[in-house]
Parts: sequence; structure tokens; C-alpha cells
Amino acid sequence: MTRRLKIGILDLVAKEPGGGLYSRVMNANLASIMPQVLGVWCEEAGHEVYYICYTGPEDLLAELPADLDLLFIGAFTEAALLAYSLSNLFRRRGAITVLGGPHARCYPEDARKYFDYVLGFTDRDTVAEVLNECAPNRPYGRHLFALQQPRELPTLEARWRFVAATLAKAPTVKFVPMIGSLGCPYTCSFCIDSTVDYQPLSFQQLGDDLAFLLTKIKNPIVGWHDPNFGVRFDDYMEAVERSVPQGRMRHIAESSLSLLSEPHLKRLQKNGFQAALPGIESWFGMGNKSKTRRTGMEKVQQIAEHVNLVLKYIPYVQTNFVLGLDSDEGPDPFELTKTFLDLVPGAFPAYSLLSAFGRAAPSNLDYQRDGRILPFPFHFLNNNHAMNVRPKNYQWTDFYDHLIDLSRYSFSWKAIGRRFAATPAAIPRYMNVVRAISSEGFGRIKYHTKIRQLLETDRSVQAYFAQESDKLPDFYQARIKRELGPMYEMLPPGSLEHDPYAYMASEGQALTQMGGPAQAAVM
Ligand code: B12
Ligand code: SF4
Repeated sequence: MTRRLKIGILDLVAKEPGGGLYSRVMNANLASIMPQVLGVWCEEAGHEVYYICYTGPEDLLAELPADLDLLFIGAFTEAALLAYSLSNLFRRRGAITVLGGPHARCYPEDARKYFDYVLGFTDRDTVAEVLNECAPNRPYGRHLFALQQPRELPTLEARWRFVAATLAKAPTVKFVPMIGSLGCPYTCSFCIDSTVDYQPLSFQQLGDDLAFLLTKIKNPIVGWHDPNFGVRFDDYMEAVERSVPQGRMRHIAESSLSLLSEPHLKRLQKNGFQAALPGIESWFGMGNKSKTRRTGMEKVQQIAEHVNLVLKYIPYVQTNFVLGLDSDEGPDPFELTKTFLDLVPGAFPAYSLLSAFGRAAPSNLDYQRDGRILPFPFHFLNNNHAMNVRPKNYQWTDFYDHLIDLSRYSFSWKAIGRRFAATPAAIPRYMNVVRAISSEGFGRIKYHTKIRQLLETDRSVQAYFAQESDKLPDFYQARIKRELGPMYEMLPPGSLEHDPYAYMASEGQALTQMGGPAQAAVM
């Protein structure tokens, strides 16, 4: 074996220090699986691992040893700037740095400027290559990726010490992160998994993992990270039924409505499924996800009926919408969503602003070709704090008026009360209220209202949104500075900006994922 490395593994769930009520309750439940998987693989390769799931309150610099040889960071794009600062800091201290996770998959061209390695699909061989080489690659890091998603992942037992460390940070409800499949058989062009083959992991292992979990926690809640849970529905349910006595485990899963038929719902209920997060996306597009050809009011009625049926069996339902899609125009998409809320008072609405995360999805190329991408810094790209695609059918001011109106309607005290009354179970009730009154509901109303006001009064904001200027308005600059706190000073020069058209450019240069047997170095 090569030398024993001191390895840090950082899962950046939070993008800045601190956090409000909802983040304090929930952040530890949003931990990713891959950093825990890496921990297992690195330990099995004989290295010393320091794993931290960063949820906001921790003092990262005190918790991570200063003399790391290698630092892996897993980050969503919203946490990219924090990740870049940390990489800069630890490189100065002599460490080699590696980025993986959604940001690395979506913006590898940018991330290579700040990390020694940027990983796409990651399997044991990809990690072994990094561990064996562990060398500085500067000014541009190596882009490594397996040609497909890993065929297997370590057991829950193997990653338990990392799971337990993270659960210890969750004050009340605790979700154990699990996954049974990768990719998706459907091809929604806006989705990162539309081009990734569906691949179930071992159902035998899945059942064994659940049985193991029962030896650790009395009535655990499992959070499934499958992109589309339940595609091989019977296999899943058999694995659960084989390993878990009825009533001993609760589950949360993200399934498309097309998988939530009444017979499936009955079986999900029997097996303890307590929360479902189906995507509705739009009343005028994306019908394939919910298995409907209807649009407009007809779709509202059909989906409302379906979601009310889901609520009969599953107490917590979050319905996901994307606002600003090209299929939407005028007030109808927003008014129809209000009607839907009236018809389905028990569902919690989650709104995402249309966002193109670099090379995440095929449809992003079209937005780039049409010149519709705004260069908002990564810090704001979390589906809410900025919409980085110019809407096709709305002026920005009109769009924000509709957005604020819908958000106010969704999180008014009247709607909160109706949701409370329509939700029989205690935890879902409590979750709905906390989400509505914290940064997600009230917080976003305040934030969107501020942006709307700036669109009226601030010339630099108007010019930026109109794509007349790339100069970041002071409002956003100041916010990054305030939110990153001391880490702002560690941002590498130039990292507040990125090339929002890098995906299109790279397509031209055929830099796509191809190459050597297990992985390839790009450029
Ligand atoms: C499960 C899921 C969640 C879960 C769990 C999140 C988590 N921390 O993992 C929940 C519901 C909590 C969630 C929340 C959010 N999510 Co989410 N989520 C997903 C989903 C459906 C699956 C991701 C997954 O776990 N796949 C299984 C893993 C094993 O595969 P993988 O992600 O492809 O990872 C591979 C590589 O990237 C690599 N890898 C992954 N992580 C790491 C880490 C390291 C260190 C290394 C080296 C490698 C590595 O190895 C894997 C195997 O090849 C994806 C969409 C999708 N279909 O992929 C969106 C997705 C990742 N989410 C997204 C977003 C935007 C969010 C939110 C910001 C939404 C919001 N506004 O709240 C939050 C952010 C939460 C947070 N900060 O942690 C975006 C991310 C875009 C981006 N570039 O940032 C995605 C891609 C959906 C989209 N809009 O296109 N999400
Ligand atoms: S069904 Fe869901 S996971 Fe599958 S491609 Fe469509 S959006 Fe992506």
C-alpha cells in the first residue's frame, strides 16, 4: 500500500454558517450518501478519515485537522463558493483537494480551477485513482469520472459510524439516508437523470440494510435518495416486507405520481411510508411525469383528485412545482396553482424557480443556445434565490408579482391553518407549520419582495436581469459577503464569476464523458 493518508470528507449541506429554525431542525437530515460511501472506501483502503456533515453551526476549521493530506468536499451548486474558499484554505495548508457531488457534475469546467480533482460519476476505482495519485493538479484539476454509476455501494452497517455522527446533530426528527436505485427510466429533458440509465442496487442488500437499521434505532425514519423511488415497485416492497415487521419503520420517498396508483399506495401505507414528494412541475407541460395528457384546469382537477387519494394513504405530501417554464404564460399557471391548493389543502407546495444548473440536463443546452442564461453567482443557484434562465413569456417584474402573490397565498395564516386541519398526523403537521413560517415560506416571501422592489428601483439590478450588464449588483455582492462571513476572505480570485455558457462551449469541443476504461481525464 501507499502511505496512510489523513483524509477529510466534508458534506456541505449548508452553504453558510448559522441558519434559521428550519435548518436547525432539518439540515442534518439532508446529508448525502456519497460522502459516507467515500468514508468507507477510504478506510478500507487503509487511510484515516475525518468525516463532517456541515449543517451550519459547526466551526469547520476547528473540527477539521489543519494538516490533512487530502480533502474531499461534496457540494451542491449553492455551496460552491463555500467549497471553493475551503479548497483554497486547505490547499494553502498543503492539502490536495477533491470536489464531488451535484456541483462537480454540473460545472466541472469551473470547479477544475479551484480543485486538484473534480469527480463526476464516482465508483471505488475513481476514488482509488485519486488516493493513489494524490498530487497537486494546478492550475486546472483533473476531471475524473466513472463511465457509469457505481454497480454497488457499501452496506448501511459499513457507513453506520458516519450516519450516526450526522444523526446526532438532528435535534428532533432523524432521517436515515438510504438508496436502492440510481438513474431513471424516464427522460424528462429538464432532469439530470434523464440521460442516466435506471439501475437498481441489490435488493438483497437493501433488505439486509433495513434489518440492520432496526438493530440500531427503535422506530427509524428512512429517507430514500432514489431519484425516482419505486420503479421496481414489487421488488422494493418485497425487500421491505421481508426485513421489517409491520409498524417498525417509517419511510419518505420521492416518486413520480405515475407510480402512485391506489394499489401501490395501499402497500406503501402498510409498509410505513409517511411522506411522498411527487413532482407536478407545471399545469401546461411535463405531463409525462404525472401520466396525464391533460393541461390547464383539467389537469388541476385530475392531479388534485390523485393527490387527495395519495393523502388518504400517506400523511405527508409535498407537491413540487417549477415556476417560469417555457410552457407557462400569463397569470393562469399561478392562479391554477392557487385553485389546486384550495382543492388539496393537505399538501405542502414546494416551488422552484426555473434553473439551469450548467450541464445538468439536456434542456440547458437549449437555454444556452438561446442566450437566456444569467450569470448569477453559484451561491444563489438553489432554485429559489435566483432564477438564472430568462423567462420566455414573462417580464421579470410580472413574473415576480405572480411569484409573490402565489407565495403569499400558499403561506398565508389561512392556508397554514387549512393545511394544519387537513393533516392528521403530528410530525407532518408540525413540519408543515415550521416550513411555512421559517425561511422556506415567510423567508422567501420577504426575499422575493425585496428583489421585486430592486427591479423597480435599482438600475444595476434592472440591467443585470435584462442581460445588459454582467456586473453583479451590490445587493448580491453584499449578501455573499455577509453570508460567507470569514470564509469570504478565502474566496479564490475570480471565483464569484463563472462562464454560464461553458456547457455549450464544451459541446463544441467534444469534451464529453468519454475516455479510458474506468475514467478519463478531461483537458
Ligand atoms: C435525493 C436528492 C435530494 C435529497 C437528498 C440531498 C442530498 N444531500 O443528497 C434532498 C430531498 C434532501 C434534496 C435537497 C436538495 N436538492 Co436535491 N436531489 C436529489 C436527487 C433526486 C438525487 C441525488 C442522489 O442522491 N443521487 C444518488 C447519488 C449516489 O448519485 P449522484 O447524485 O449522481 O452522485 C454521483 C456523483 O455525483 C458522485 N458524488 C455525489 N456526491 C459526491 C460527493 C463527493 C465528495 C464525491 C467525491 C463524489 C460524489 O458520486 C455519485 C455516484 O456516481 C437529485 C436529482 C437526481 N435525479 O439526481 C436532486 C438534485 C441533486 N438536487 C438538487 C437541488 C437543487 C436540491 C436543493 C437545493 C433543492 C432546494 N431548493 O431545497 C436541496 C439542497 C439540499 C442540500 N443542500 O443538501 C439539484 C442539484 C443541482 C446542483 N447542481 O446543485 C438536483 C440535481 C436536482 C435538479 N434540480 O436538477 N435533494
Ligand atoms: S421521472 Fe423524475 S427522476 Fe425520472 S427523468 Fe423525470 S424528473 Fe428525472
